[in-house]
This record gives sequence, structure tokens and C-alpha cells, in this order.
Amino acid sequence: MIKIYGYRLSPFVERIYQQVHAKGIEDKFDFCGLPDDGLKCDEYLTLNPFGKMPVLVDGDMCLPESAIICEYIEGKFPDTPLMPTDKDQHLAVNLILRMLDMYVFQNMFTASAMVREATPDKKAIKAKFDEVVIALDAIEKFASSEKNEFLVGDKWSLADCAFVSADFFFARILTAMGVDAYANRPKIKAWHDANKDTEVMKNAYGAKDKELVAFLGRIKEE
Ligand SMILES: N[C@@H](CCC(=O)N[C@@H](CS)C(=O)NCC(=O)O)C(=O)O
Repeated sequence: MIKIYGYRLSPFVERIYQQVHAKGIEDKFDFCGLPDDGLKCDEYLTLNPFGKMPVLVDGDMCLPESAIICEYIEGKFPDTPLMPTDKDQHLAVNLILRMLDMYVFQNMFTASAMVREATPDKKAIKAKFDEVVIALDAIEKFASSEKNEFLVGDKWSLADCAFVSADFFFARILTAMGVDAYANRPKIKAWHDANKDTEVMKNAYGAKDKELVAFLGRIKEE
């Protein structure tokens, strides 16, 4: 069994969960959560010295970083490829993944933490959300079409796997900040409209909401 450490609330873990699900190789994977003492305990830090999730452990192979883990899984299980062979589509998938990682998730999570500070710096928080909006426009630009349920080309790819979490955090964070991710962005809106009621999305929202409640409970106790 290949172990994936982490929780599905994390978009970086969920991306791998979606990849494994899309490839139909769930029986090869154990999404094992985290050690009882969490991300910063010695046991976990030997797996990932940055104390971040996810980590993949496959025999002697131990990999941090979701992008690298996804690449490893694509290489080890080449059936049902989730990276397009077309060069331009391949670039578009990688660009969308990069936009999500560096500008969407990072800024949304940092801004959410800033909102919870005793005296929130409204200007700094707005600057973070402004960057999210710029990234949304970039994703809209690199997405292929408003005519199907895929972000790139005509097949489910790693960009779609990652966008499952984006859709969730748009609903749980961006909407609360008064930003409609889908207004005037017809391609990503088409993705949302086509996917919002699927079993994949219902399952992801269910798992993530459960963990979000637990996460917010822990913050309240601190
Ligand atoms: N670049 C990393 C990002 C991983 C990451 O930031 N994970 C977050 C959860 S969403 C984490 O573990 N945060 C805990 C911490 O930083 O203490 C990846 O793609 O795997």
C-alpha cells in the first residue's frame, strides 16, 4: 500500500485523492491521516522536514510536495493519464496548477488567518484577495473552453483534480469576502455548473466540511 499522509481539507492532499480516484487505483493507496502528534512531531518531520502535508511513502520512497507526488503517481500508474499529451494543453494544466498553488490557495489561506488576528490589517487583507482575483483571471485565460466540464481540453486532468478544492474554498472563503469567483469568467463558471452536483464534488464537500468544522473548533480552543 502507498501511504498518503494528510487531510482532505488541504487542497494539496485533495488533489492527490482526486488523482487516485480518477485513475481508479484507490485499492493501491492508504490515505492515512496524520500521526496523533500532528505535522510538527519528530515522526512526521523525518518524512517532511517542513512539517507540511501531503507526504507520499511508497516502500523506501518518501516524497513531499503535491506536484511531485502527482508526477510520481502519473509515472507509476500510466493508465488513465491526467496530463495531456498535447504540448499547449500540457502547459495550460501546469500553469493552472501553478496559479492555484502560488496565488489562489496561498493568498486565500494567508488572508483568512489575517482576518482572525486581533486587529486585522484590512488593507493587507484586501491586497491578498486582489491577488486571488488576478489569478482567477489568469486561470480563465488558460482554461480551454466554456463548452465542456473540463478546464483544459476534453478530458479530466490534474487541473480538474486541483479545481475541486478551489471550488470548495471559493464557496467557503471567497464568497464570504464578497468575491464571486465565477462572475464574468464563463470558462470556469462552466466547470462549476457542470461539476457542482456530481458524486465527486458531493464527496469532496462532505469530507472537507467535516474537517473544516474540526479545524475551526481547534482554532477556537487555542
Ligand atoms: N507546496 C506544498 C504545500 C503544502 C502545504 O502548504 N500544506 C499545508 C496544508 S494546506 C500544511 O501542511 N500546512 C501546515 C503548516 O504549514 O504548518 C505542496 O504542494 O504540497
